Amino acid sequence: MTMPEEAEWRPCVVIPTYDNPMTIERVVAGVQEHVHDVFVVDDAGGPEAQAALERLKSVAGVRVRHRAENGGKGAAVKDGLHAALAEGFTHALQVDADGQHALEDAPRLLAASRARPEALVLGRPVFDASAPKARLWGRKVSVFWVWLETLGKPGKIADPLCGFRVYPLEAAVAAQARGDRMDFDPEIAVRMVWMGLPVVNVDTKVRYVPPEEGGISHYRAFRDNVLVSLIHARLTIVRYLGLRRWL
Ligand SMILES: Nc1nc2c(ncn2[C@@H]2O[C@H](COP(=O)(O)OP(=O)(O)OP(=O)(O)O)[C@@H](O)[C@H]2O)c(=O)[nH]1
Ligand SMILES: [Mg+2]
Repeated sequence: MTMPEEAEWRPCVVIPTYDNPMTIERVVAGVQEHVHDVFVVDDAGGPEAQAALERLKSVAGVRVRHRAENGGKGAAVKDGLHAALAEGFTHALQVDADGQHALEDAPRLLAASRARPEALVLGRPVFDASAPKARLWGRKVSVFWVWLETLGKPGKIADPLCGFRVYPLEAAVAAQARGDRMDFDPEIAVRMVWMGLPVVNVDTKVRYVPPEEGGISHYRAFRDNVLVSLIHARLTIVRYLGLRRWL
């Protein structure tokens, strides 16, 4: 008797990077312990970053894509998701390049995705004392808005900003998130919940890497907070006033 074929689940990794020369190679090596195929999307980083990316080009399983101009985290992730789908992958583990995420948790996120391939799997950050207070507050505000935007939907987003998640690729591309910068992470999660996708939240430790170890944040407090506020305004209006066509 032939067994029914397991639904196809072919994961890869998508890493957006903008000037992470001291951490990008470590992050790639860390994820490759769990998944062979990696798409690194360079968001027009400077010369030091380019040297690290050149070295990565000779690593088996790694594709390095260069964007002609800096477009933001969201633009870089979307580029990677499209490329991964075009190569026939079904899921993408997205991880940031700044070394903040506990890569040893990748198997738990991947196992959650494999068990429920239709779900969006989100890291729920567990912070230690290294996390800046202002960022923790901004996060709480975002969590509140996302709760309001997805009220009544079955998918529950525990944290809309974490850069460690697994996307089912077809649905992620179909979600058509417009945000190109830090507004992208909450937007795509909310849009996927609106599409009816279930969400699996997986706890994972996040550490703010000190600068001497190459930790770098490009999060620009003013610009990115304004962008995140605008995306929440837009998503709330779409949800409650149904003005989808204009937003
Ligand atoms: N900020 C920023 N990040 C980008 C850009 N393009 C790609 N990225 C990558 O997106 C990921 C997240 O960027 P971070 O600056 O760490 O943003 P964050 O994790 O929300 O902010 P922190 O909590 O302060 O680390 C990193 O891998 C960046 O290299 C860009 O234009 N700006
Ligand atoms: Mg970061």
